Amino acid sequence: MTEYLKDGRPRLPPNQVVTRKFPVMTAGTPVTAGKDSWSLTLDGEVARPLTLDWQGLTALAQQEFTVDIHCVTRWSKLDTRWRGVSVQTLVNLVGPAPEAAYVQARADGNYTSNLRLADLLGDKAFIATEYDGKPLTEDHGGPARLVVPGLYFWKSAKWLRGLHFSQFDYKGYWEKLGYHNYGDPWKEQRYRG
Ligand SMILES: Nc1nc2c(c(=O)[nH]1)N[C@H]1C(S)=C(S)[C@@H](COP(=O)(O)O)O[C@H]1N2
Ligand SMILES: [Mo]
Repeated sequence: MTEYLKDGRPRLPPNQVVTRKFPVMTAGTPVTAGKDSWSLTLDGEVARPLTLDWQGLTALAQQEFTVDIHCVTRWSKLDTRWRGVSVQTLVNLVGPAPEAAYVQARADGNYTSNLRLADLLGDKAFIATEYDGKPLTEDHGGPARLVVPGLYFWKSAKWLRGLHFSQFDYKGYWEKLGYHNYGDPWKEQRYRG
């Protein structure tokens, strides 16, 4: 039976298939930092640039998130459980300039993704440090990754090391290679052109 969301949309975006596994999707070889050498830099057009180490991140308010995720390769995973820090919490700390409408997520291994700041606000995105009640494993982006459930999962940078706020929309790793700039699964924005 088809499940529906509260707003009447079917639960699954078009042409997605539910998986119960958790596939690992990594371009190239991940370069991961252990918790001791990890840090997260929030910079660009912000009032108060900030670099947090592991202790700094985990000292912030932690929240639980249960969300559906949708990969452009057509798998979706429902009710994934995460714990971490809402991007809104970080935004409140750094104070982006009014013209800084975009955020570039920066990860170890030169992976980047581009996002609209508006899509990260109000607990719509978070920095996850736990998955399903356990510390986030390295293959899924541990010690910390971005999760933006409203967009295809390539936007959710694993091994996250920075959020760069800007008036400019710098294309990310996959976006430069032809993935859609925005990536709305409900509109099937998979690839450009
Ligand atoms: N740093 C980094 N983040 C990344 C990727 C990557 O290759 N490197 N792959 C992206 C893609 S295409 C997807 S579908 C998801 C996969 O996350 P998972 O391996 O936890 O399923 O991570 C995204 N984040
Ligand atoms: Mo993906």
